[in-house]
Amino acid sequence: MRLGADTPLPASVRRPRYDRSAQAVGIVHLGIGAFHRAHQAVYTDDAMDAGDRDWGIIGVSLRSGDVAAQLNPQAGLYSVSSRSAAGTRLRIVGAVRHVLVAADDPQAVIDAIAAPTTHIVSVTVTEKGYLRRADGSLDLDAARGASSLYRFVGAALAARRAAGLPGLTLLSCDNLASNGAVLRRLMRQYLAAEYPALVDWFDATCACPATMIDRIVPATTDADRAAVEAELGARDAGAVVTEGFSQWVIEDDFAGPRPRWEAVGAELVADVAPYETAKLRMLNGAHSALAYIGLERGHDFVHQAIADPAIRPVIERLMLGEAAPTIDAAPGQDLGAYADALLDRFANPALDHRLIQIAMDGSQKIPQRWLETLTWHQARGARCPSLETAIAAWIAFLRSGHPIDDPLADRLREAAAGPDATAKLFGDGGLIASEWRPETTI
Ligand code: CS2
Repeated sequence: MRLGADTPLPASVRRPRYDRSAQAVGIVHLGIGAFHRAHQAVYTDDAMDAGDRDWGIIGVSLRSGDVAAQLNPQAGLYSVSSRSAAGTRLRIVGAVRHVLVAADDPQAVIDAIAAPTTHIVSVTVTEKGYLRRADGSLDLDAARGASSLYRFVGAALAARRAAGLPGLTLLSCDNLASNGAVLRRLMRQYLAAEYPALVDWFDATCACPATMIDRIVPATTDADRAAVEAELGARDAGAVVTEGFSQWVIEDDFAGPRPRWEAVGAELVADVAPYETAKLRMLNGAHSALAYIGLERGHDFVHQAIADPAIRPVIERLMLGEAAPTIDAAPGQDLGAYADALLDRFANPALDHRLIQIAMDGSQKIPQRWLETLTWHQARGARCPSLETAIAAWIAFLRSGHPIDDPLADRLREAAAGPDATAKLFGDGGLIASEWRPETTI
C-alpha cells in the first residue's frame, strides 16, 4: 500500500490536524528537495496545525521529475523521520499540495506564482542555482535557460503587475552569505535585462528577506524507505530523514502576509547576519572540512569523521579558534555553546550523513564557508592551520580520481593537478573568487 490521503496510519504517527483540502496555496517553493521537505515545509505544516490558514505549498522541481513522481501519487503527503540516539520520531507532513515539474509544464509554474493567493516564493536551489559568475554578477545566458528560477519568477512578476496584483516575498533558504540581498540583486539584474519596465515596481513591491536555515538532511536511502514502511504500514516514496534539531532565523521584512512561523519555533529578527555568519563559517565550514579530511582518511560518514582523534581537534580549532573570532555575535548568541552543540550534532550516531554528499559543489561552497574566515585572519597577519589543512584535503580530493560533482569539475581537476594548485584555484584570476590569497602552496 502506498501512502495517500486515505491511508490508515498507526495512532502514534503525527499527521495534519487541519483540513488540507480547505487551504489555499500561499507559497510556491522552487527546488523542492529533501531539505525543503524536512525544514520549511515542516514549519508551515506546524503553522497550519496551529490554526494559520491558506499556506499550502506548490513545490516546483526545476530539474528532474523525481519528486513529483514521489509525492503527487501520495496527494503531496510524505513522512519526516527525526533520528537521534534516543530513537526515531515519525510524522506526516501535509503542507505540500502538489509538485510541478518546470520542464513539463512551465506555464503552470508561472501561473502558480502569479496566482492572487500566492504571497511567498521560497527558494532552495543550492549555491549553484543562483547562476553567479566568478565576479558575483548574474550569468544572464544561464539565467535565460529552461531551469532558471529567474525566468519563472520574472515572467510571473510581469503577469502579476499586468493583473494589478501585489508584489511577492522572495525567500532564499540557501546557504549563501546575505542570501536575501544576493537574490534581490540577481533578480533585479535579470529584470533589468528582460523586463526593464518591471524594475521600479519590483523595488517598490517585492521583498527579499535574509534567512538562516539549519537542519541536517542526509539523502534518503532504500534502507530508510524500508524502515519507514515498516513503521507506517505504507510505502512512502517521498520519505525524508533528518535530525531532531531544526532552526530558522528570518529577517522580518515581508512584502505581504506570511505564516505565523514564529509561533512554531522560527525566529523573526531584524538582523540575520550574526546567525547566518556563524552557521556558514562554523557549521558548514566544519562540515566541508570533515568531508574532505574525512574522505582522505577513509571515512564514509560525518559521525565517523568527528570520532577520529586525528580530525576532531582540527574541527574544534576551526570552529572556535578560526571561525568564531570573525563573527560579531548578537546579544545572547553564545558561540562556544554553539560549537559544543554542533559537535554533538555531527556525532549523532543515528544519522548516516555521507561525507561525499557534503563534498559536492566545493567551488560553490568554499568561499562563504572557509575563505571569508581566512581573509579576516590574513588581514590581521594570522594563519588558520585548520582551514589550511582543509584546503589541502580538498586539493587532495580533486586529485584523487574520485568523481567530482561540481559545476566547475573539469577546470578544478585541471587546476589541482599541478604544483601551483593553490595559486590556480585561489590566486589572482583563479577559479575561486575571493579576497583570500594563499601565501604559500598548501
Ligand atoms: C551541508 C549542508 O551538504 C552540505 O554542504 O553542509 O547541507 C548542511 O547539512 C546544512 O546546511 C545544515 O543546515
